[in-house]
Parts: sequence; C-alpha cells; structure tokens
Amino acid sequence: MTRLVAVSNRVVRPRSDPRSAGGLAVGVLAALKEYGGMWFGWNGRTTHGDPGSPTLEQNGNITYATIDMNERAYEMYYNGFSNTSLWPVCHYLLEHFRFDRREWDEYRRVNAMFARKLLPLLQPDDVIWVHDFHLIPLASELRRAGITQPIGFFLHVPFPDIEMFRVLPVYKQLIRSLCAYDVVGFHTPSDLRSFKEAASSIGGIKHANRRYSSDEQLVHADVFPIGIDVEGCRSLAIESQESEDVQRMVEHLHGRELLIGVDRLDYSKGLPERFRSYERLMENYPANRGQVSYMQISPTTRSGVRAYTDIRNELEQLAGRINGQFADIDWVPIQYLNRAFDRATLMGFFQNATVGLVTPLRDGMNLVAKEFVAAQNPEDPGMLVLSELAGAAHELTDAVQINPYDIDSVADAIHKVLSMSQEERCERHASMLAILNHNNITAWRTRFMDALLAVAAGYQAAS
Ligand code: GDG
Repeated sequence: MTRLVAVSNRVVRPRSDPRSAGGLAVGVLAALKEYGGMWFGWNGRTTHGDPGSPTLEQNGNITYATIDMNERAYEMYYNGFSNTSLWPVCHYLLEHFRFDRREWDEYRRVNAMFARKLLPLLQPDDVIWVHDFHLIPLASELRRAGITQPIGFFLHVPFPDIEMFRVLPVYKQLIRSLCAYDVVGFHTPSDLRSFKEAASSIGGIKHANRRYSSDEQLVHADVFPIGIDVEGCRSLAIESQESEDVQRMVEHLHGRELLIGVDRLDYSKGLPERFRSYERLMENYPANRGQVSYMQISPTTRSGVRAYTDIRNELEQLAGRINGQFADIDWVPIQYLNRAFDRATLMGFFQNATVGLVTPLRDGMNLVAKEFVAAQNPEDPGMLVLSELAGAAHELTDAVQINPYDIDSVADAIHKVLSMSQEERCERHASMLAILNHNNITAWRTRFMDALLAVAAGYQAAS
C-alpha cells in the first residue's frame, strides 16, 4: 500500500507545544492526518556530534521520525543559507540578504545527511513529499542514493522573479535541483511563471507545457494553492467563545472595535509598516481614537538570526511611541503580545474582530488571512485588509486589498472597513468563503498527491 512520507526541515512532534506557530507545520500535519504515513525531519534539538539515528514515535496513523542537528550545521544551514540567503531573496527583501559559500556547502551537506538518515526508513511503495526551501537538493541526494520512488516538492514561500533569483550565486544549482523532483508545486500562478522563466533561462532544461526536463528526468510543475480546514476553524471559533482568554479579551475591549494581526515575528510580515499605518489612522481619522483597539500577536521565531531580534526591538519601540502619544486613562491603542496562543483562542479572537490586518511585504500564501475569514460569523463578519503582495490575494479578491508600503492608503482602507455596511461585509465574506471551501486543505493535498501518484502509476506502467 502506498504510504505518504512527508519531509520538512522541522517536525512538530505530537507532544510538543501545540501553540507552535508556522504555516508549513499546519499544512503538513493536516495532509498527513488523512493519509497517515511518516513525517521526517529535525526535532528542534542541536548536538555537538553526529545527529545519530532517527527517533521513531507513533501517534495515531502518523510515525514521527526525527533527528537532532549538529550545532554548526544548524548555524550555517538553517540560520545561514536558508534564513539569511534564500528567505530574503524569495521575499524580495535584499536588505536582509547575505551569501557565504561555506553556508551553501553546509546546506548541501545537511541535505545529503537528511537523505542518508531517511534512506533506511523508506519502503518500496512510498511516495515522498518534500516541503520548502530548506530541502531543495534533497531529491538529487535521494536519487544519488538509488531511490526510485516518486518525489514531490512544495515551495511554501514565493518563487521570485528570475532577476531577483539571480542575486543568489548558486541559483542555477537550485533550479537544477528542483528539476530532480517529479512534481514541483507552487502557491500561485505567478510563482509558477517565475519558475518557468528561471528554468528556461539557465539552458539545458527543456520544457513542454508544464513538464520540464533536465537531462534524464521530467518534472511536472503546477499551482497548488494551500488551503485550510475551513469548518475546523469555524468550529474552534464558536467553541472558544466561552473560554477564559476570549472572554477576558472581549471584556477588556469595553465595546470598542477590535483590529487584529497574528503573524510570526518576521520582517517579511510588514509589521513596522502596519504599526505606522495604525498610527496614521489615529492622525488622519481622529474620531477613531478611543473607539478601536489593535491587538498584535507575534510569537518569536528564528531567534538565532540578527534581523529577527532587530525587528522585535523596532516593534517594541514603535508600540511604545504610539501608545505614548495616543493612550488615554482608559484606553491603550496597541496591545502588542510577543507570545503564542493556542489555536482555538486565536480563532475565538478572530471572530470578535472587526478588522483582520494581514499586510505582509511578501508572502507565499498567508494562512492567517484564510483563517480570519473562516472564523467569522457569516451574518455579521469582520473584514480582511489584505496585502496584494501575499499569495492569498490571488484568491481573496474580495478582501480590501492594499499595498503595505503605502502607509496612508492602509490607514484609509482600515477606516473604510470600520465604516463598511453590514450588507457589503456579508457579500464580500460569502464570496471569499466560497473560494476557501473550494481550495480547502483537502483539495490541496488531494491535488498534489494525485499529481504525484500519476507519476507513480507511470513508473509502474513502465516497469
Ligand atoms: C509559510 C509561508 C504560507 C501564528 N501565530 C500563532 C499561530 N500561528 C499560526 C497561524 C497560521 C500559521 O501559524 C502561520 O502561517 P502563515 O501562512 O501565515 O505564515 P508562515 O508561518 O510564514 O508560513 C506562508 C505557509 O507557509 C503555508 O504554505 O502560507 O506564506 O511563509 O496557521 O494561525 N498558531 C498558534 N499560536 C500562535 O500564536 N497556535
């Protein structure tokens, strides 16, 4: 029987903190729950020596196979090449970009190590689904080791335009590595277009329709927009209304309109720009002072990278400045919470919000945008203010879309939502909900798995 083997840099194990934030983990776990199978990757612990053999842990129909990572490898492969070279390039944020050839070498070494540790765990009928930019060379390494099972890859971040990608001195190697997969998936048509352009620009790769060929391998590249468990979000939102955290939050509002943002603390999420837009709302539309409260939830991630400590300091300063300028005896304009909440509480908060602020400078998809819409009461929904530079903007065209760099127009958009009629909010919400239901989490994994299984069937027919 076919077994799904998902591979990602980090595995969120069953007994780890359920509040761990991260879109990839949310998507992979949901995909695995239906099919069952194995989830292979790093357990989040570093060691000074060799990572040793994987630890296996069974939970329901999922086997969690996890490994430690060498401290130096973590520093160079994860903090270094993955988060300081690839991540900024994929998000068009070159001010955070740095390249160090030793980090690139370590990136390849860690991918080879992943392949070595995974190899003994694989069975002949497995289908392997690799996730995200940390593991682009994994298929080449597995193929080198003699693996013939179908291998798919999904990129959770944007695939940048070729002129941006060329900034990476190793961009050609990365494109060739992508062509070692059988199926390569992206969130949006523009990511696919950029990949196609990149693949045709480097030569030696032929393509016909959506199939690309490096020397010996054909890769099927396509768009598979990630979705969410729409019903699940809505049920959590309803159930959690009785919870202590949600009730305390509502009490604290004193009837004011809630603006909410939930983002990992990451410079790509456009948080300083969002804080400034809120400040501009207070300046340009003073009638909102004392009438709205903005709650920003941002759990810390990637604390080993300098840019991530910088952003934390910047936000604390900005929140302090805005609160200092506008706060009153009984009103604090921004509540900035640098911590995680459990998923049900988040959905409960969303349901009480009038405005959902999702304003990244660039984002592969952005699941928070979708979760916010799903958590609303369809009869009196809050409205999403959404960056047109997020992948989700391709689907959620009825959100109020903005350019996050344009502080004034974001302030205008928030004001517009605050005064939007219930009828308009309901109409926009219904149209977005229909799209969420069409492209839900089941559709995502089914479409991707179907593409990969079609490749597997092709193998069987050929053998
Ligand atoms: C990457 C891509 C793409 C956040 N804070 C808490 C919490 N979260 C959850 C959210 C959401 C997830 O984490 C974040 O997902 P996003 O999609 O918004 O962003 P990334 O983590 O950057 O994800 C992104 C995604 O992969 C999937 O392909 O959409 O573009 O960058 O589910 O709800 N969860 C809990 N507590 C928190 O405090 N429990």
